[in-house]
Amino acid sequence: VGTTAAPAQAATSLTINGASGGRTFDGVGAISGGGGNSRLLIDYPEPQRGQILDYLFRPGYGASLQILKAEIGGDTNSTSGAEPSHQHTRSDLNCDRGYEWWLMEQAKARNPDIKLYGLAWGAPGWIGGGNFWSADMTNYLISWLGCAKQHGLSIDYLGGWNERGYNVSWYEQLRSALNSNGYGSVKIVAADSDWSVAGDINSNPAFASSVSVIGTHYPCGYRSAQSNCSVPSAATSTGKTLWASENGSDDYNGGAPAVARGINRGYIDGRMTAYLNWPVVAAITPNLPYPTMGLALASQPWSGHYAIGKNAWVMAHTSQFTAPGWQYLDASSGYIGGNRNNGSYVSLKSTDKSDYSTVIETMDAGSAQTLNFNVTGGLSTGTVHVWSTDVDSGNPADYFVHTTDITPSGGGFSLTVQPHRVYTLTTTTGQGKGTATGPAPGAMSLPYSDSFDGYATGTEAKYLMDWQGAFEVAGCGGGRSGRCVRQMSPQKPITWDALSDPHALLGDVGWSNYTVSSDVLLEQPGYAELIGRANGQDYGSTGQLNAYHLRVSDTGAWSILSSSTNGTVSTLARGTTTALGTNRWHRLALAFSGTTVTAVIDGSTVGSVNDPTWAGGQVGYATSQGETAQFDNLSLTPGS
Ligand code: 147
Repeated sequence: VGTTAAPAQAATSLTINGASGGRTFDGVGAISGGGGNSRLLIDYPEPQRGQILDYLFRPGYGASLQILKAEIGGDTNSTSGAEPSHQHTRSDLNCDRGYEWWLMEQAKARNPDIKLYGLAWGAPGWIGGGNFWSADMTNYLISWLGCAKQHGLSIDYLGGWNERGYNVSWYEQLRSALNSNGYGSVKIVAADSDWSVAGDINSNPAFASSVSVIGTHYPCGYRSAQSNCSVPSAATSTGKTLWASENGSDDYNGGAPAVARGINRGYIDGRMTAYLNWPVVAAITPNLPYPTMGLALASQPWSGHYAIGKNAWVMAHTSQFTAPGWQYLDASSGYIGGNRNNGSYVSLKSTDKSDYSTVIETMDAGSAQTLNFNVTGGLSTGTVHVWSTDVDSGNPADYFVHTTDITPSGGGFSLTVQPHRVYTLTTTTGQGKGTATGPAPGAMSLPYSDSFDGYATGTEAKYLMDWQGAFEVAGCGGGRSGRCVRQMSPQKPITWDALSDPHALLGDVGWSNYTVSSDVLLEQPGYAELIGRANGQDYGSTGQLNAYHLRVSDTGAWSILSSSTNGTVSTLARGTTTALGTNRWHRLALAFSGTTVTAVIDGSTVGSVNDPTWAGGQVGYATSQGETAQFDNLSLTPGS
């Protein structure tokens, strides 16, 4: 980076004109949900947990997110896990479940100006008799907003059903329900799918007045393909605010070029005024779908290890230099020399109208370029601070670097930009790059046990990651005192993707030879399972995982099963023991030693099989659909 042009380089003149028109900037941010991806963050030890939160939310420290979109849990899988509902049943209400309230509170505590946005992926099955587009669903969202209020959180934006289209009259009813329940200032985003909603907004004034923002997913192309962000004219002609309400799905480092292109080009090509990365953080174990997607990796609460991704620093190039409410300068935004391959630049001015920031990306450039800037239109002609990120570099010291300060002369200055970089030029100050670092990665050690007695009811047991259903701490049944883990979803959910039996996983995918045991109580006729050597997990088609299961039924029927992500479930051994009944506690154990899998019920070995299929993995709990079984005294001992 230099402030003078090398003679051989083509020079391009750019004007940063404060008198230019342009849309209002709404912010860049990320999505916690859709789903389960933030799960392990809350289980991190301090100080690492606070450090990761600082890197995500603290202004002038890291990604400094301006918008946080959170899932409204539905007790059903929503990609990388299931998030709990505030109403497992019609008569139930608990506003303290899960981790999204906590995450929103942590975000607001660091940045009171962060905007919050709620969206459902699925819903509990009692809603609308299984029909999402129902009055029950509207009421469910109103009660979720009430929970937010209890948490002191004011929600700015609310969506409908993630990527499952829209229902015009339902959105109109949602608008009137919001207005009549004191949420008139909550803006509705439609439809978190594609641009097709624009046609109905253009033709239906009542629908148009219900919707504030058209939010579309992956409008620049899916994942790293993101490059052209043009928007159909039907969407532009609505006159509505347009957002890329979900983008990303890329590795926390590898996604950086797509994030850099998408933030700038979303505005240049499509006049989109927000960019939301999916997801915010990769806080899941590596066997689950999309294990490294997000702005940071935080997959090992037991070791405290975490890593902040290049994606976070690329996002910081916009977030740390702007605020929601700033104004884009259309005449000062575009492609360098009019050529997409040279890279792009986007300029915004502050609400007091004198500060400006220009974000430049040269993702597709082949050589250095000299840019000659001329500042006009009432903008500050003071010192220009230059920050840069080299997206080709694997060295974090090359990300978000304050490289130089330039003193313009007569409103003019020059900057040479290298290929594959993001730059921000700004008259603002206050930016910063956090310095905290976490420990090295490490395995989760055995033995491990949990009596579940140390948690508040309604919370999730440490490291236990819901995949389907909702496994939550509750008072124990069957005459037992203390707390247990209970599967709380008593019916088939309104799914977002593949339905599976309720199950939850825990631990290190590297575990191989061990014994897992647990107490189990069935509340209704049905079955419960202890899972072991769980590894790969499908989400799109079968919902199955690679694992062994010991399944026991109230009748006394038991089986050792081997399931696979391809959807097959084979029975390796089966039999019948004394009826387990309901509301009675029993102890199950599954032992793995080499290729031998042994099942124990109430102290008696019921079966032992030799099977080479699954070499290692996590433990877990499962139930039949709708079975609200309880689990207690989880114990894992190492074997050989
Ligand atoms: C999105 C979902 O909204 C997220 O919850 C998560 O599942 C994410 C994973 O990539 O995907 O849904 C999409 C899935 C596929 C495409 C776009 C969005 N696609 O192929 O363009």
